[in-house]
Amino acid sequence: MNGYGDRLLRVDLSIGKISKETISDSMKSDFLGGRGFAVKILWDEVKNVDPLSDKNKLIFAVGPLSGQLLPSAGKMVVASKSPLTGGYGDGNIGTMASVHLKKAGYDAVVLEGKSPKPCYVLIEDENIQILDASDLWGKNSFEAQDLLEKKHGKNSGVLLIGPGGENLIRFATVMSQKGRAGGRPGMGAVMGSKNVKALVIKGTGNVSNFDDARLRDLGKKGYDEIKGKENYEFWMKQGTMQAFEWSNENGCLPTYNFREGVFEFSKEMDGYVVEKLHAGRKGCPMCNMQCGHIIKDASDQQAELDYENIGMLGPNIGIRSLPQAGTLNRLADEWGLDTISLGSSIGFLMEASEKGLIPEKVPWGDFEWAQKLIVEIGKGEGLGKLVSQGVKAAAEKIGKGSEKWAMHVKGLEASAYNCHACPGMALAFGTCSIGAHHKDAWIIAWEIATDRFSYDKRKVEKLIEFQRVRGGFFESATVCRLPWVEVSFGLHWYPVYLEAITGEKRSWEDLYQMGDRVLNLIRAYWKREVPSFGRKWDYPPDRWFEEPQSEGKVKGMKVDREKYEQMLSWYYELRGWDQNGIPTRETLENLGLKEVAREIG
Ligand code: PTT
Ligand code: SF4
Repeated sequence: MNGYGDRLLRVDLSIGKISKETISDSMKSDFLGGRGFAVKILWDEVKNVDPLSDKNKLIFAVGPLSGQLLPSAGKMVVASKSPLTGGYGDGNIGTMASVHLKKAGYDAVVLEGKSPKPCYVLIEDENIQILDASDLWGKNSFEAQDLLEKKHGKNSGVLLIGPGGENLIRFATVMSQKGRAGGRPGMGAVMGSKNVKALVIKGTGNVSNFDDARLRDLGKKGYDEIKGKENYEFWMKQGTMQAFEWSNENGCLPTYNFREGVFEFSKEMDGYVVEKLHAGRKGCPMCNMQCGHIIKDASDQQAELDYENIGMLGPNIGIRSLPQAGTLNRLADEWGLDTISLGSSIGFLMEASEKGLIPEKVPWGDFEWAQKLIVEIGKGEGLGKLVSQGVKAAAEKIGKGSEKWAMHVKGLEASAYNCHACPGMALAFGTCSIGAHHKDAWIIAWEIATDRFSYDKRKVEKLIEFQRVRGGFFESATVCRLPWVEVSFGLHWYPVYLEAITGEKRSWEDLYQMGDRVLNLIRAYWKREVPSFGRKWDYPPDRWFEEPQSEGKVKGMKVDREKYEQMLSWYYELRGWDQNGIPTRETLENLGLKEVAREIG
């Protein structure tokens, strides 16, 4: 089919076997690419295995839009059975590797087995090699990136892990280009468990599109439209850090382990401070909205900032200086650890210390402790060991009520939005397909702008609409959603792009259905892999139900449990799931997933 390489590259690391397989037409039309391909492969091939064993598989997948000369199209999905949650896990990373994989003519790479010694995989069009990585093992992700670029060229696509991944830390991510990170639920640990330090991809071919000239023209129009958007200029100044002030004003900034939603020092680290300290900008390929804002950090090195990173490694642990939070962000990148889970883990330890549940004195906002803890977590040593499997596991170990403020859903730590007074966002975290991430539905902005405190059915319907577009379409197409989210780039462009690429007309109606197929298959995967999976897995942390915020304009508020239950029940109804949250046979069959229905039935 036009727009695809039509091939899957399989690398069996145990025996060094390389094979190239054809991707079927039905796979492409039913699952589109990226996340859709990843979950289909996991469903078919990864059943009831230990995520860190050689039986698990690590998938890198692009979609028809990835790597094309289109707005923000340099993205790639990295997915696996998650060692952090035990269910489906993925992330969406912006990287030159996406462009190169496309040019090399592959839509997906599946790494399976386990290499007997540290290695990296080199993909140069048809030439695939498994090479020795003993000189790279142990290096941080910046050093290893430099070494690989020196060897294979500055522009090659590099996906790699830091020592966190090597040490199997359950929230280690895959890194790229010194500041892109993907696969929050431990995709870096899966890569480490296979003894793979990196993938280096160099493609030189051309993607065969249905109408290249039209695609070029449409792409140019898209880039021009983005540049002309009202919020474009402001976005270029602050990027995702523009959310910092907004979040604080609305009482949603994660503060002191999500206890509060406003931070007394927020003015010292918001987007305007980024503007003042601005020392450069970076981003993903194919993008004219480059959102990686660089500042000199507290150790006088360059750090690339994002709202989530600064929210979680700033107010959430009481750090009040942007350069200091920048240093923690950079350390996380070097070690290849997810900043969100890291910030949650450090916040958890600080709260545990305050409550006397651990002997160590770890004060809020202590920069020295925070740095020490990142290194200890990356090594899985000292106090860091307690949280190196995530806060859910840590709370299970120390008990004494800490489960209530271990801020996760399904084992994945919540991203940087405090939901005491945002029931819709609480439900978005509760029902996101990988755990508490805003990826599938960032309903919070819509919720605050419309009917913030309601628990009505319209909100649940809106949530599902977001999940279809974000978790279904953007993850499978595989392109960045930020042009649409941040500068209101029209959704109508995407079916038009798809048509110029594949030659096939697809309506949004049809793409919604594809999205539902992907999300239902993910849900079925959870059900199959996690024996106790069901309704009880779809709740945000107790803290948001039980302890009201004590400051800011939503002071005194918390999520109403009964009303949350009602929203969750509506959610299941609208999705065609039973009241335990499992897709019904009818729902699965309507989506063409008959075999799946039989297996989980
Ligand atoms: C994403 C999650 C996010 S979401 C952030 S900041 W964000 C954190 N970034 C990390 C980082 O940096 N270093 C690190 N060591 N860990 C990090 N963990 C966190 O990971 C990211 C952007 C961002 S920045 C967002 S919202 C959007 N996410 C998209 C998405 O999920 N899908 C999609 N189709 N488009 C998206 N566009 C935006 O991409 P995960 P990236 Mg990311 C330094 O990876 O696992 O999906 O988690 O990939 O290239 O860094 O782009 O305010
Ligand atoms: Fe990458 Fe940011 Fe551009 Fe999206 S907006 S493609 S995350 S640089």
